[in-house]
Amino acid sequence: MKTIHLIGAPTDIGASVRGAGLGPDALRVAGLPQALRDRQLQVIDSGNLAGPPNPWEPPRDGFRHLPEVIAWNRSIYTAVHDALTAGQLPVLLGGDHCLAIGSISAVARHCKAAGKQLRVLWFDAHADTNTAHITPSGNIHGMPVACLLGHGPEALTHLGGEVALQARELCQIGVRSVDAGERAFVKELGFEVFDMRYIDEFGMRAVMELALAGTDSNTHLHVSFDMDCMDPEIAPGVGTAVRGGPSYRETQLCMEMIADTGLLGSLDLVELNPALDVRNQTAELAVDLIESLFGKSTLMRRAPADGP
Ligand code: HAR
Ligand code: MN
Ligand code: MN
Ligand code: MN
Repeated sequence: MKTIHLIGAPTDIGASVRGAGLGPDALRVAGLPQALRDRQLQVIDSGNLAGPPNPWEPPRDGFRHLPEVIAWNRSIYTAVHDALTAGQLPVLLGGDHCLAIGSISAVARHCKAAGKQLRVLWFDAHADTNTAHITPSGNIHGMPVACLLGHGPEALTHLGGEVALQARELCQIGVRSVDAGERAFVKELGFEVFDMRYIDEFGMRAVMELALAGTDSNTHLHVSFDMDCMDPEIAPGVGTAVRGGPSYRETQLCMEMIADTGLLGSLDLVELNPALDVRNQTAELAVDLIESLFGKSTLMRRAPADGP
């Protein structure tokens, strides 16, 4: 297993409420580095990146805090790309979800150079596919998917010199809150979305089998995990909670099925908001999930592929 490199990005620069900037340290307080070391994994925690403070200004031309979002994403791009170049597995500790623009741009660049196929699994209650023209808020944490697919300001769509993703490389899981204009744009872009209705009807196992279909030993899996993906009854420490999300076990199953592939190459853990949490339970939940993602399992045996 590769060395895991924890990269903290303590900012809520793209969010609608303050507090996600406390996320990296809440994850450390919940024991993330030690939990991974207890699994015999090598862990480097290089601490937190620095960046501009949150000026808490209204949107300008459809964006809130665009210069600051660009600055944060540039330093994340560099840190994540350096980790990948060093053969490490970068884990971005957010911070709000706008930071995935920097991390996934770095991952995409790295995969192109290495001739690897990229698959991004985006766990979220939201589609995060707004643009300046259709956003109801101007908050850039609602825009990273659009930027990664080439729709946004050049400074965010070309962090790695070219557009980061093709629609076929991206798949969303858990979506249940999409704005009106955003809905039409998601359809137009054409990436795969397993929304809550789909999960309700077909079950999480079927969803994950489809989400992982077509991957092989040359695939780099990137997981971009927004903590608001989960049901807020178990994950209250998020800024934009939406009821009706996956349960604890459904989410654990996702992590376990990803771990079984052995293809995980990088991770974002974002939108944890300790200022809204209850006794750090959402951070502790995140640590639980990350342990599973790195191979911890409750199973006494692997279930047969065709059922019991
Ligand atoms: N769609 C809404 C907007 O653009 C809310 C987006 C909230 N996004 C996140 N990340 N919390 O998924 O403002
Ligand atoms: Mn998100
Ligand atoms: Mn590289
Ligand atoms: Mn979200």
